[in-house]
Amino acid sequence: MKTMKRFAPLAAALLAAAAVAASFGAHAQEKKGVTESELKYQAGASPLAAEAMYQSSNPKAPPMTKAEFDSARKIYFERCAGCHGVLRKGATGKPLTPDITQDKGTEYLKVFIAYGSPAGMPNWQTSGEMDEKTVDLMARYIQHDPPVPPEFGMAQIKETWKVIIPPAQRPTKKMNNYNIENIFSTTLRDTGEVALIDGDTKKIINIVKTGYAVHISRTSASGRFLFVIGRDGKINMIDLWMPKPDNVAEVRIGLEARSVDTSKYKGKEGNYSDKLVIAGAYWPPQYVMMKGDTLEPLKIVSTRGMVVGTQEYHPEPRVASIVASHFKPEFVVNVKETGKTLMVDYSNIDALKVTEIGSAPFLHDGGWDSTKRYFMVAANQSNKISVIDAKEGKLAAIVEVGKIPHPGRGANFIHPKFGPVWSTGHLGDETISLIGTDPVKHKQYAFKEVAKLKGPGGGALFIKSHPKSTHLYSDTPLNPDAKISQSVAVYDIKNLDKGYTVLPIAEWADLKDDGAKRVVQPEYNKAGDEVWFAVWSAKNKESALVVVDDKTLKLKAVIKDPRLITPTGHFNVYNTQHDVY
Ligand code: DHE
Repeated sequence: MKTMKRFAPLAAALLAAAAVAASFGAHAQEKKGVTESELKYQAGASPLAAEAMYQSSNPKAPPMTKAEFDSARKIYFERCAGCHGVLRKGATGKPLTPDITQDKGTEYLKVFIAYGSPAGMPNWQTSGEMDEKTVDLMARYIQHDPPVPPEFGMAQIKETWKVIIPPAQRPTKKMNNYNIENIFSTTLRDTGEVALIDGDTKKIINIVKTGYAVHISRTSASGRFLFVIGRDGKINMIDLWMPKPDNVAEVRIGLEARSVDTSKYKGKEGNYSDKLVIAGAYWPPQYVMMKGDTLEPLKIVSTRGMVVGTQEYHPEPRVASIVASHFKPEFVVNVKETGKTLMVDYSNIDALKVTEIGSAPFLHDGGWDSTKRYFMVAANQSNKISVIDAKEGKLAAIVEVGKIPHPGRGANFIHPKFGPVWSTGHLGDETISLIGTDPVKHKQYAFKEVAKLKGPGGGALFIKSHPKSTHLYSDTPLNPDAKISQSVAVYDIKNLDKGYTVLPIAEWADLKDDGAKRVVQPEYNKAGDEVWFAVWSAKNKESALVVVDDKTLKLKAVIKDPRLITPTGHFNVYNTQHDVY
């Protein structure tokens, strides 16, 4: 301490910060090199910031008034919960429970929050995001017991359930002239809406109000209904047969959520097409099954439980991606922190049968192989892809890939040498991993990483191809270099050794503002001859959609409209309905 006083205050603070980072131990080591891309991605605001919670206190922690506690809690859920978890048990970030934080003490914690760490903690004060007072507030707050957000059971869900147009009053046939299979549902993230866009004319059909910070859209098995989920757990059901497609039902299945899908099985065990909807929540950690025509909530199942491997209890294992099996009346539910894939048999939800398949923690996004038998799911912080065999209901393989795989739903294509492959890009490095998926004719390559393509840089989120295309597209919206985040890489599948071609998508959009213009999520039209991209800027800046001709790789159209605010994902009805990617 005496030696430290001789240093200039900044140096002292930096030294202390390093000591704090080191004192968090092995966890800090593991997380060394967390990329800027990953931080941008994880550190989104949680809708739990707006929830009322009791002030929890700990007698050994520095005192806080109720007002201070409430303000710190709000900041925690807006800035910190995405990485450290709702209950501060740790996720991408370190655990911040009082047993750990009180040992460090307020002064240590203040330095850590102010200056960040090489392990990936942002420098909240020196970056200007927080002032000294706020840093002090947060340092005291995290020494108290974490406040627990409320549960959201059947009574609360039912209170939010609304049938806007009952099934009997809906059209009995398609009442519009749209080619509904080629409609795109585009997420307008910050306005809590989706834009339904006619893929043939590129005109906006309707802007539909949905939940807060909308996340994804999925199509029902019949292709008639769209389901949209917001981060606030609100699902909107849109009927595409209406003269002007719009909401027909809505419900909230939790306080925070990301995933939704509908039953797709049709076979000897019954026809479940459009019968059920499922959605997964981050908080409370649970999934909810609903009636497919009205969203009436039927069954809630908690995912709290033991982590695969360590078999330690986890109080908030979030529900990540969900898909509907084509082989059995089952939903494939991926639970993030416990690393378990649940095969939920929905044929009798009163006597629910769940097959639990453990693979690796941090299951996130994923998609089917081309036969739709194998679900390829990224265990992102584990740098692995787990392969789930939906026919046999078992783990087929765990494949080591690059740093933080992020496939979206991934991309399937036929490789000249390895046969059918599924591919993923990475948030944490510049590679694209190709995994063989044909255990019959290409057994030696099946469920192995058979090749790594080099891309322009890390920060990749989505990759896409189409059975009718000879191209593979990979975006990099979270790369810190604007040149890379504003363009997309395209590979010629027949000539992968040639490397990639760069398409300057944001430049083609020719936007009037100097926004972030991140190019996000390639998505094909139904015919597989056009690829759509969002050019995503902040809500007060102009954004656009750019359509590329897949054959020539030339610009085909730019869709601009003042209502296209913060477009991110977009989902073609036919491709989403049939899991074409
Ligand atoms: Fe997503 C899919 C969670 C940030 C755009 N995102 C998913 C899925 C999950 C998830 C679990 C899989 C759903 C499924 O298939 O059922 N996303 C999360 C987060 O927890 C995270 C990291 C932080 C957060 O606060 O939400 C996050 N996601 C983002 C973004 O910042 C993106 C780029 C822009 C946005 O809209 O917020 C984004 N996520 C998407 C998109 C998909 C997605 C477009 C669907 C991909 C697909 O092809 O299906």
